[in-house]
Amino acid sequence: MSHHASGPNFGFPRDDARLDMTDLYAFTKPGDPAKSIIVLNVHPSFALNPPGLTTTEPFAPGALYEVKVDTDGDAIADIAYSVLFSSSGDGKQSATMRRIQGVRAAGVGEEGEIIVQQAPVSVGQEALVTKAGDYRFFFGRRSDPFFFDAKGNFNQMQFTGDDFFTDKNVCSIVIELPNSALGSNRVGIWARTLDKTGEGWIQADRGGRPLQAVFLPGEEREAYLNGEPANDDRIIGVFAHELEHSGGYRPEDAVGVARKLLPDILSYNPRGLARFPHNGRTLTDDVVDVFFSMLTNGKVTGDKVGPHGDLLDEFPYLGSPHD
Ligand SMILES: [Ca+2]
Ligand SMILES: [Ca+2]
Ligand SMILES: [Ca+2]
Repeated sequence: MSHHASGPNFGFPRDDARLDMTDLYAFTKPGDPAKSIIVLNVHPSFALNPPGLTTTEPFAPGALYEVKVDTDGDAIADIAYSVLFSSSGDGKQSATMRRIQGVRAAGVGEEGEIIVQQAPVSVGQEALVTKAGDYRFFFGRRSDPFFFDAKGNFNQMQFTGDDFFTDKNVCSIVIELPNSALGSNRVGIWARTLDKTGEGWIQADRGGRPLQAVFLPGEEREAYLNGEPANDDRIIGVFAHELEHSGGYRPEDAVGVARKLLPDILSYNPRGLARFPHNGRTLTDDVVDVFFSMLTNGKVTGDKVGPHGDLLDEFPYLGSPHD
């Protein structure tokens, strides 16, 4: 899985599919290089353990869904976009997004400038898009753009080109924003979900680059999901160890590769051509092929699956949800 089902035993973080972050994308807006598109996908429509459909409610009311932006390379957020979903009596949801800048961006985004309020959450074929100032937003269910022969992965990387995600949905937070809102340099982006509990906020899931959770068995995964990119140095050894096994890397080379993957942040320069792994991630970048080539040190170069054909040419770019 990419970052789908990143909880214990291929379950969901905090046992809640709505809090499972699956993928993060950042790319230049097609046709308007002065703007960027950030996509945070959460809530896979399908559970693996036990197999079955997940809840129809798109987002967890009262939880926070955050995109963090580091503008100065220290792996600590300087800008944050934080979304809170409310639920009305008839099951319809709405979204309020805050933008937090400065020292507080690294914390929980409960306070900050509200940039959109009570935006509708979309569940049908038609994408409900909300415009506010220089921003445009989408919240709701879409076709999952992630593509991967997941079965082949569970069958010892014997890939047959069977795309598990071809008929799956996710719930998306899509932001169109002026590049200037991200500062003037290359930035680092990651996302996280936070659950409100009796003991306060608990980080349920987080990630920047795709597929990183593959490296993390058991307790390591828990510590990682709860952690901050600024502390990711401590898991370089775990990643390196796995790379020695999976790719036959020599120990010193494995550490070098692990250092490229951590901290778990997606590097993005809005003023260049977006393409994973060097600059952001578009909806069609074959991150699985990049990942397995690296994981196996070139022994497996792809899963024989390519991008989906249902992407849109215009905002929110992700295809209509499958029934
Ligand atoms: Ca996840
Ligand atoms: Ca920073
Ligand atoms: Ca592929």
